[in-house]
Parts: sequence; structure tokens; C-alpha cells
Amino acid sequence: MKRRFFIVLFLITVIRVTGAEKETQVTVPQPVYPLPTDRQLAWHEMEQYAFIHFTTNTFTGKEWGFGDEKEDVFNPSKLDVNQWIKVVKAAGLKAIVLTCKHHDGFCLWPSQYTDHSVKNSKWMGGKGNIVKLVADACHQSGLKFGVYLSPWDRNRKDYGSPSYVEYYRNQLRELFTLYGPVFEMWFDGANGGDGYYGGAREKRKIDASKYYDWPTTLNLVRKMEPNIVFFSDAGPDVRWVGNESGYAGETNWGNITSDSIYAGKSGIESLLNRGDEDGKSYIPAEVDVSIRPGWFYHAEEDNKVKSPEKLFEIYLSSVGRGSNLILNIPPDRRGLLHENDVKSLMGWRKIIDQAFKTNLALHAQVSSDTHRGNSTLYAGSNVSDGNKDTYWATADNITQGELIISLNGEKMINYITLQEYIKLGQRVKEFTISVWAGNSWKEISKGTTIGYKRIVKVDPIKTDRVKISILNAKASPLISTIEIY
Ligand code: FUL
Repeated sequence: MKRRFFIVLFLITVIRVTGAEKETQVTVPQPVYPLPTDRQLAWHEMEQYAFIHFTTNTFTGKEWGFGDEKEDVFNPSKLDVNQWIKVVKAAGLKAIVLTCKHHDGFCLWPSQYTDHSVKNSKWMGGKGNIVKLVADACHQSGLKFGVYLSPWDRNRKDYGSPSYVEYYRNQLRELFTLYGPVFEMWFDGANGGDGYYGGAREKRKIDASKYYDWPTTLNLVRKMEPNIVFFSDAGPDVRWVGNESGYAGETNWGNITSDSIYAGKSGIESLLNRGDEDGKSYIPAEVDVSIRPGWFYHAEEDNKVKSPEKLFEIYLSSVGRGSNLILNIPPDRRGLLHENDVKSLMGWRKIIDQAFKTNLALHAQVSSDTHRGNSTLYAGSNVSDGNKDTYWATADNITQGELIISLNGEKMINYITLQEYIKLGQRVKEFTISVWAGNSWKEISKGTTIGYKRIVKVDPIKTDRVKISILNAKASPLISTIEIY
């Protein structure tokens, strides 16, 4: 009897010890390469910001200035950068990327390397500096500042020869030393060929992949601004999404192989739009789109400003598909964001605030059919704890799993937001969403990739339980957040 008692006690202890060991021995999931860098992760968190297109085009009515515009035409009558900041902030945008120089070559700051700038315009008697005004106002108000400096320059006489590349680099040195910090640098891939070119008025063709010698230029900027992200067709930090209409692919991988997408190559739009599951680098897409048909302000487009509803649709197909949205709002000839644009932006903000007001999943009870090492470290509850650094994970060999979120009673649901813990690589390839419909599960949506964020809009439905099923993944799925609205 006594012996038996000791054997039972011994067994209980062994089971307890192995249980506890299991808990502590459970390993962190292996990364699935390629991984995002810290600066890309910080960029993801920004989600949406403003693009500001402003140059002589605003006053000549063009979209692409030829390069022969007189400096005098640039003359905003009531420029107020603080109005821009106020609107941008109220719209929930986190930064401004400014066209410091567009293809026409006119510089919005008094560059020491050219006369083709604000210093020779009538505006403020040649003493004005738009870049400084915007950079300072952004930094003072907690917005980030980004630089667009068109590589193609239709004004410069030496465009196409090596001295122009030196000119371009000198301007970058100037901008980054005088107006930083800069969070993003936008390298436009456009190169239309013809231009003024110091009076030559001819067509010039360059081989974009060689002429600019990008590695040297990027190195130079990176030294001045180590945390900057570079946008271009090919990255290296952020890629173009392949269209200017406001949507990333329904399937959207951050991964892509960059040597297949160098700037200037045509026919790669759909690859840029969707990325590549097996891509060798992590280069997520940024969605650039204008609130108006054109990138620059034209009075005749005052009634063609995108509606709040259209902007919300764009939000769902950009931020809602794991990309960042850079929304262009061009100032008018007064130097103000036009009333119609402001009205649309405020309406858009209202829709977003309304749609994502109460997260029904926050701190909700979550159960899963499987989780890594049976450890609470990787339990389903991590997706509803409001902490993006904890996540639900399965064992290494398991690429499927279910999470059931119990709501506090029956609720009407419209949107479900899913996020992967992408620090260890993007993984999910296929998922479904179901709701409990009285006595069985009803599938209401299915999708492919999740990535940094996926917002799924569903037909409004009442339920007290939502099930997320991961059907396929590159490796064990890691889900950090589920929100339900
Ligand atoms: C394009 C440019 O040609 C447009 O003018 C605009 O700047 C847009 C953002 O990029 O490539």
C-alpha cells in the first residue's frame, strides 16, 4: 500500500515535471525568409500618408512640364503650409512626401546647383522655400517628411550625360543635410524621352538600369539617413504596386525577386501588384493614387475629386491588403488644398472611424484546435490581447489551424482584420472566415495572403462566434492580431 502510494506520487511528479519542461522548452518558430528589415517594419506601421504634387504645372495646367517653363509662373497667392498640415493630420495621414522637383526640373527650394527654382520666381520675391516650409511644419507637428526628386529632368542641358547624375546627387546631399530627417525617398521610374534640355528640345533615351548608377546614389543617401526607406519600381525597400488606380493584388506578397523588376522594365505590372510567394527579397508594395484624375491641381477637375466612399474602397484595397497608401492631394494655385478635396478627405476619415470604432474581438475568448507545444506563449488568446508582439503559432510541421473567437453575445459584424507576425516572414497562403449560424458554421469569406494586414469586408451578419481557418501556409502560421468590427 505504502509502495503503491509512492509509485503514484512519483508518476504524478514525472508528469508534472515533463509538462513544465514542455512549456519552457518550446522553441521559437524558425524564420521563413526573406524577412522584413526594422525600417520596413516601421514603414508598415505608418499605413497611410500624403503625396503632394506642386510645381509650375499647377500654374500652367500641365501634368508633365516640358522643362522650358519660366520660373515666374510659380506664384501661389495665399500659400499656407499649415493648412496642409491641419488637413493631412485630420485625415489620419502620417506623413507628407513632397515633389521637391518633378520631371520639369523646377526646384521648390533655392538649390545652389541651378537657377531653375523658387529663387527666380515672383513668389515671395524669390526668397521663399517650399521644401523648408513643409519639412519644418511636418517635423514640428509630428508628421514625417519624405522627398520626391525626379531622376528624369527635362530642364537640364546635361540630362543623359554623367555630369547630370552628379548634379542629381548634389541635390540629394543638399536636401538631406538641410531638410532632414526624411523617412522615405521616392524615385520615380518615369522617363518619357523628350524635353527642353537647356534649349536642345529633343528626345533623349537613357538606359535607366545603368545610367543613374543607383547603388552609388542609394549608398550616399543611406549614409546621411540610415533609417530611410527607398521607394522605386524595384525597391530596394518598397516597391511600386504596378498601377496608379489605388489597389494592391488580392494576393499580395511582400516577397519579390528584385533583379526581375529593375526600374524601367515594362510588362511587370502584375508581378509588382501581387509580389511573388517565392521572391528572394522582402520588398512590400506602396499604393500611389491621386484624389483627382491628375497628379497636379487643375481647376477643371474640381468636380472630379474622389468621393469619401471611393477613397474608402481604395483604403480597403491598399492598407486592407497589406500595402501602404500614399494619397496625392495637390495644392491649388492659391497654394491651398482645395475645399472639395478637404471635404472628401474629412468624409473619408469619418467612414474609417465609424467602420473601425469598436473592436469586438478585443480581449475576447479565443480557442484553437492546435497551438505550438501546448504553450500559453503561442495560444490563441494572443490574437485578441491587443498586443501585436504576441502571436498564435502551430508546431513546425503544422501549416493549418483554426481559431474560434467568441463574442460577447450576438453581434453584427462587417469587417475582420487579420495580421501575421511578419517579423518571422510572411506565411499564410489560404484562409477562410466562418460564423456560427445557430447550429453550424457558415463560411462567409475566403482569401489568400494576409501579410502585415488584411481587412476583409463581409456582408453584415449577426453571430456570436467567428472562426478563422488557416488552410495553407509556407510554414507554421503565426497570427498576431484578429480584430472584428
Ligand atoms: C509618375 C509620374 O510620371 C507622375 O507625374 C506622378 O509623379 C506619379 C506619382 O509618378 O511616374
